[in-house]
Amino acid sequence: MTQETVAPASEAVLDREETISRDELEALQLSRLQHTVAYAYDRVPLYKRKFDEAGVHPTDLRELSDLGKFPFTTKEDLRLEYPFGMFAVPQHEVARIHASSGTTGRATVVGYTKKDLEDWAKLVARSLRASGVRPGMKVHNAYGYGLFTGGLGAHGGAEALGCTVIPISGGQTERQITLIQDFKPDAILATPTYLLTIADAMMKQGIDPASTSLKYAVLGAEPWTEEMRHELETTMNIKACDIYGLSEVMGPGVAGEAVETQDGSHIWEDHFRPEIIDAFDPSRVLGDGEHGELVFTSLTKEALPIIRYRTKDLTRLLPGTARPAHRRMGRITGRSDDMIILRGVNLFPSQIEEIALRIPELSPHFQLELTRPEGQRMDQLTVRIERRETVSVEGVASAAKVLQQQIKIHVGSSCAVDVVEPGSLERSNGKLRRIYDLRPKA
Ligand code: DLL
Repeated sequence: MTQETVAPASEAVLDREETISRDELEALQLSRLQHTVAYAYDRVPLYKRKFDEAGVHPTDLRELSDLGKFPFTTKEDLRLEYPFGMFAVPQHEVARIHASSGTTGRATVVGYTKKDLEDWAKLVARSLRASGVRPGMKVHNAYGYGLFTGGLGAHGGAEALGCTVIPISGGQTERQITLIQDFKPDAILATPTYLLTIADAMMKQGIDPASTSLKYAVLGAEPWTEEMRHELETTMNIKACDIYGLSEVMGPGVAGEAVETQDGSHIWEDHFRPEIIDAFDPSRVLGDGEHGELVFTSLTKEALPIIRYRTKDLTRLLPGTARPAHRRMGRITGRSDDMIILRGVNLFPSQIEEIALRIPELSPHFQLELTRPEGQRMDQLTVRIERRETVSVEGVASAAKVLQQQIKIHVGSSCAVDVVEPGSLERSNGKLRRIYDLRPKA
């Protein structure tokens, strides 16, 4: 195979919808939204029932703000309609099915028509291109393949962009490293914590992670921080951008980040209408810039139109930059159902990541353990974190103290810090579990 050069990041050819004005985009949103609510009402019994109960009809949607009159859809709705009750097309028109891993309760099942798969691939391609990936590049896809939406979703987009895709999936880290060295990919697609696992395993093998052919990483499927971006970019000598999405709304590629600004993912608003609501008082739709729960309505989906889906992801909407008409989302601080309430204080793992990574002696490998010690009524949080390989055991005592103090100052809760040996905590293969809640169930 001859080596050809690929276009530099500045020479990307954008989709027309990426460059249209906000006015034009909103006009497109309104017509697509009117179509979608009528389509969902006519074809999905759950929507008909919910709209009727709420006393709204698709014809009530005259302007974009009317969307607020329509009822929300939740994960619970999808579970109750398991497996195919939410589908708006007959089964023979469903080209693919994905499902959430379903750690609690029933899995949620989603479907795609052929056109949905094409739209999805187009939006992942758009996201990858925004993040620096170009046609002709070799892309190492380490998102898990299977029912999880990450692997096949990213795969379809990389192929649609015109890349050479290496469908490695998650896990078998030693093998991943061999293939990165032999195939020399330009870009890697993975969860941030799995990329960290790969970098870590390279160092163990005496390979400098900064010396590989990789130049770009497109990371998502779990919350990550600016501190983690810095960690990965410096250890691997890459540009790392965010990609966001969720199965119920489409999969990866609902939003993607531009490499030239690295200031949060642009939501592809020609296909999804976002809203931010007050998570505790959902009837309150919040303004741009205000923090709350992200809600999505699909504008073009055929197999599974989704109306006002409550993601439980906490963030805010910001004005577009690299793609001015499309609003950005701030970093996801966490999911409302991942929030730890410790003695009345709300806490997310990403806050601990942010603080810990500013302390040079501590590594990004940590877990949060919640316990209620015998005979006590107070919950206890223990941050278990690995020291960096380069620091001595003696050097970490003060780092542990600093971490404890910083958590107290910035989060407001007291905790215990247990600095452990490098390599002793479980590594990620995909979405990493950070919280171990060992408190007795009420
Ligand atoms: O994780 C879709 C995806 C795959 C996105 C690969 C990006 C890359 P689900 O398994 O349905 O879908 O999980 C969706 O993951 O509601 C968020 O809580 C979280 N999530 C996804 N992307 C990000 C991100 C995929 N960039 C859930 N930052 C979402 C923070 C993210 N959290």
